[in-house]
Amino acid sequence: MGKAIEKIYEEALAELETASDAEAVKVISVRYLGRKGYLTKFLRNISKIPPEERPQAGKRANELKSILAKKFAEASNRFEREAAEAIDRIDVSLPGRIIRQGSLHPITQTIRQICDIFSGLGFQIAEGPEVETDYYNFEALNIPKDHPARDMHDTFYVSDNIVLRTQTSPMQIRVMEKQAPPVRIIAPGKVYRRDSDLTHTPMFHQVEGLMVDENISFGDLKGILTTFIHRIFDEQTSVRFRPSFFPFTEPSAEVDILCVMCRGKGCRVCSQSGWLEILGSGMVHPAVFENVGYDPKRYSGFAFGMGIERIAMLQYGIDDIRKYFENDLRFLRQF
Ligand code: 2NL
Repeated sequence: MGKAIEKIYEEALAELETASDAEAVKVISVRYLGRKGYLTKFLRNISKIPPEERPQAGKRANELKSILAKKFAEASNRFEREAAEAIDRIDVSLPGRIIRQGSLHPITQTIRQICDIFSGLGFQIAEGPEVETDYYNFEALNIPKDHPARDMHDTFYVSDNIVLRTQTSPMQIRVMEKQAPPVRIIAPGKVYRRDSDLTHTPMFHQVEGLMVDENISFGDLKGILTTFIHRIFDEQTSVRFRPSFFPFTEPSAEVDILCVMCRGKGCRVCSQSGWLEILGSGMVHPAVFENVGYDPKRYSGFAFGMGIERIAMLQYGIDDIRKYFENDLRFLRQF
């Protein structure tokens, strides 16, 4: 019987050797010294030992019990102290915390590219209010109250006389009111139209441009816009000028590029036509010059407007305009 208690003790020490934290020590401690522990059971069954051996065995069992209790407590304390110290220690081998870097929105990137190209051609950048009067947004641009072009614009009205600008032309009117020719400006910014589908969002971005001086011709328009297209897409891009109509320009032309997807063969993106419309343009209408106090007999000029989202969609091959405004990081991180 004396042998049994020594064996329990040896096993307890062996198990304690395997413990690697305070939690494990506690489990071992319970297994030996707990209410149903081996040592506890031994003491409880001491009556089964022959009476002459009993005092000796009892004494030894209690002795080993207190030795074990002390060893368990020591081990447990040591593990806890080590764990506390580990928290204070700096592990220089750990990887650093990732600090994610933000980036410019793809639309901002495209606006900046466009501004850079026109800056290089001598244009100044003009920015202004998104909430405009009916006069600057329509009237000054030769679009009177009953003009059908007003329906085309699907305007958001703030009040009878105040609108969210449907184009950035109001800014160009403001510049011409203040400044005599020569004028070479581009007006980038947000515009608003009541429209929403695969290719339209209620808010989108536009860059308009204006060049006014003596002797500005349609040839200047063609030259500047062709140069712009070659720089924003590539030097090889074919460009086509197609007659069109705007109330604020005469003559007017829409500018197409050979479809960047199919190279003119005809595909879904270009509706089988082989061409993509990317901007509207024309020679500034004399009525617009009169509205800002320029003499249409002395000055001439051209103007143009383009939707940025559309340009960016073609640059990056994006098929749904709404992706720009969902703020899905998986989409935005690609730029
Ligand atoms: C388009 C067409 C265009 C203009 C905008 C303009 C501005 C002034 C005078 C005359 Cl101040 N014209 N702007 C001219 C032609 C076309 O935009 O498709 N925009 C997305």
